[in-house]
Amino acid sequence: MPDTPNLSRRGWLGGVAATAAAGATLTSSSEAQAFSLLRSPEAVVADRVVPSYCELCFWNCGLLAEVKGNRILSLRGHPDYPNAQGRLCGRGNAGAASVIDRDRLKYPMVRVGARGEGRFERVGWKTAYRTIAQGFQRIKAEHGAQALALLYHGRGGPLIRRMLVAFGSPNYAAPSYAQCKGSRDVAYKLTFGEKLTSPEPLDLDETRCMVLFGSHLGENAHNSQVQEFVRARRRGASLVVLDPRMSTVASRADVWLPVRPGSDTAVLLAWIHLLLREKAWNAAFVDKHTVGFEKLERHVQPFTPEWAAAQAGVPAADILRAFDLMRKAMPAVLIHPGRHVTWYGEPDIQRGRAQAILTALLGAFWAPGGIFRPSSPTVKEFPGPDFPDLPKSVDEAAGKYPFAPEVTTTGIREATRTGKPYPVKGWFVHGTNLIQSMPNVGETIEAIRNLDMLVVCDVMPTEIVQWADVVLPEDTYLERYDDLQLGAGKKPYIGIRQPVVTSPHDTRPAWRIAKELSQELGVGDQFAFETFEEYLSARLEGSGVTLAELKKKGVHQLEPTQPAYLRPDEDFHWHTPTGKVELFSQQLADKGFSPLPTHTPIPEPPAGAFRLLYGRSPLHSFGRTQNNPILHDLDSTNVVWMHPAAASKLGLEHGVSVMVTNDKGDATGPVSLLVTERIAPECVYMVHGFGHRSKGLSRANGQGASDSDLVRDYALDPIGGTTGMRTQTVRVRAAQRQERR
Ligand SMILES: Nc1nc2c(c(=O)[nH]1)N[C@H]1C(S)=C(S)[C@@H](COP(=O)(O)OP(=O)(O)OC[C@H]3O[C@@H](n4cnc5c(=O)[nH]c(N)nc54)[C@H](O)[C@@H]3O)O[C@H]1N2
Ligand SMILES: Nc1nc2c(c(=O)[nH]1)N[C@H]1C(S)=C(S)[C@@H](COP(=O)(O)OP(=O)(O)OC[C@H]3O[C@@H](n4cnc5c(=O)[nH]c(N)nc54)[C@H](O)[C@@H]3O)O[C@H]1N2
Ligand code: SF4
Ligand SMILES: [Mo]
Repeated sequence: MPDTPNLSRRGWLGGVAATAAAGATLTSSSEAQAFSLLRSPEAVVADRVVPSYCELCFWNCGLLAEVKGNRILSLRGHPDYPNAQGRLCGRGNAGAASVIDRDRLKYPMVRVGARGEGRFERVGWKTAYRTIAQGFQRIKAEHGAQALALLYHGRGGPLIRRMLVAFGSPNYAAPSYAQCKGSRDVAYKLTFGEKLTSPEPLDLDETRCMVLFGSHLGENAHNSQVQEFVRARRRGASLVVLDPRMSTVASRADVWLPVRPGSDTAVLLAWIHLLLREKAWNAAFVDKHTVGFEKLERHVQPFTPEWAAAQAGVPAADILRAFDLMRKAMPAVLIHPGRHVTWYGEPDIQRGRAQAILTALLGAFWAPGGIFRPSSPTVKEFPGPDFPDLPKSVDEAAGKYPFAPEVTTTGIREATRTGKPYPVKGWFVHGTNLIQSMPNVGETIEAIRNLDMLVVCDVMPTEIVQWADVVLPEDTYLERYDDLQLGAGKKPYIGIRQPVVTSPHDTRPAWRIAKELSQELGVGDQFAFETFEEYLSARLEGSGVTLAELKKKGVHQLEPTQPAYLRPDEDFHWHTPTGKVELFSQQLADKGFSPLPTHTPIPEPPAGAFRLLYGRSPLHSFGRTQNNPILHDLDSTNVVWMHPAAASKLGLEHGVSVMVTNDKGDATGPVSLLVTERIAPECVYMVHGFGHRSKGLSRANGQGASDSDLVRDYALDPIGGTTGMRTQTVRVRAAQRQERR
């Protein structure tokens, strides 16, 4: 026992009871035995504290691991990391359980059964590499290197990308663009000449009013963003939330606008209309930095609050109340740009443009309390030979998506399915479960069936792994080095991921896989280092910190490279064709798209059907944490939200077991029905990431419902190639006896 002189007997007993209760649930799974350390009679004292950073989501919070031998006793937030501020979220705290998950991938495997059957046999790393290299060389010889593609998400991906680019492939894509924040990237780049960084440069420390479109902070648990948001509220910043569902954050708002799905742009246009009608815009910013003001002024004339109220199904008075809050706080208003913004296709760009334009009119871009100007650290690239000249990517060759800054996952899938604009025959998938993260699983499977080779590098036997020809098991993030974290923000920083413990299995880190496989592919000179320490040291040269120091401290703060705010007299050449902030976008007009934001109403669901909405649980990341022993214990399933009026029409009661179906014959469930007035009657809602079908996930398999199984209809945005996924409507019925678990 640590020395606790002030602990009363009663308090101490309470503590014992709580620990025992926690122990009782934990022992329900065998790995949780590892945590019996918590209850062991002898004192357990860490023999070292190792700094690193989290990978359970892409906020990548800095952490401190307390370790004894090869066991992690606890993970806590690193005090000096801006993205952690001394804390981890619930998922980050539970990260150590991913090391001891009995289901994790333990050795390389090759497929023995039919594709998708999930039958494999164990092989050594050499055999796995040879099999991949032979397959990839054959594809390159028959179809050219562009027939290979990388689909990735996570820290190890860029090293695999280096390998494939050196091999000659231009096709690499992440769902974090086309299925996540792509339309925001495009909209802000079109308007301000640059996309927003991640973490988003939100000036929550200075803001006086926050406006959220969907962004369900608190459920969406990006650590420091939530902490800063809470502090902003405590300081008295006002809060406006648009969401057809009373999310946790909506329930705390000064004004909650339960807008009809997809009608946010109407409200944004009304706010722009009001700002111009009342001559309240920030003239200093608008005059000095923008083009197209007069055209915008004419364009928004019809968009009165009354018009928007009718479009969005909310009272005009509430639109006005929210506007007053913004006006009072100007220019310290934070129009949250959103993150998961791929909802309805092209209308998402229009919404993003309207958010960007409102920000500009408020004078809240690169201004205190709005969006600040982040500084990014620069470090050296690890030297290597020049890359070959690359052929056109699938999207470029197809002449698609004029404003997409990246190749799209959907473009690669389309080429693989159809052979157009050219065939894609080999995929390397690293850290992304395409079966859950891409809309229309049928198209994904059709594409996979057309492949000559699918390599999956993962840590867990998730759904995509079941389709692999070769499975490469990666060390978990607590067992490996990865590339440096180059944190952008007011105070840029360099962070390190390093092994906290060693893997008990025959797993390897991505850097080693990239290096060793590159040798087999004949491009090994891209990775001319023996150890990853050598690689990291070379990158850190001249950065002001050595590898030894960084390994000890975990993070190195740098001075900002530019002021966080635009000076009032600053002349800035924006990186747009006109050198100005483009309220009117000639670029869009030239390609035949609307140069000013427009609102397109989303059709009502057919009678008896609902619009499918989805979001996050604070205790899970996408589909990657449901099998984590601790998080599974805490939050093992999702539920389906439905309004009482809709439920009573269907004769469904709160708590009954239901199936959710679409018009293509897909069904997911059984899952419990949550009957609540917190959701609009025309919608149902579920947390994404549940309803796993992989038998390899012994805890998560079959728990809850999967939105991914239902989203067949998606809307492809022709401007940036992102996929709107809230276009799907669904039906809900009672689960039949044989469907229940
Ligand atoms: N705990 C946790 N946190 C996460 C993640 C995670 O997996 N787990 N993932 C991270 C990632 S990568 C992302 S992209 C973000 C995603 O999180 P967000 O960017 O916040 O995602 P949204 O889709 O904007 O938010 C979902 C909310 O939008 C509401 N909504 C649905 N339709 C509409 C509409 O038409 N208008 C409006 N105004 N609202 C609507 C839903 O009711 C729901 O409350 O979360 C990040 N944070
Ligand atoms: N229907 C629907 N689709 C969505 C969303 C949604 O809400 N609903 N959200 C969208 C958004 S915002 C995003 S950002 C994307 C997220 O898309 P993904 O990043 O594909 O999300 P996950 O489903 O978590 O898949 C992660 C995969 O990586 C594996 N993995 C985890 N850690 C590691 C590691 O350290 N190394 C390796 N090699 N693998 C690892 C996991 O086991 C899992 O197989 O999905 C998008 N797609
Ligand atoms: S927000 Fe949570 S899960 Fe994401 S990186 Fe930070 S601690 Fe990990
Ligand atoms: Mo995302």
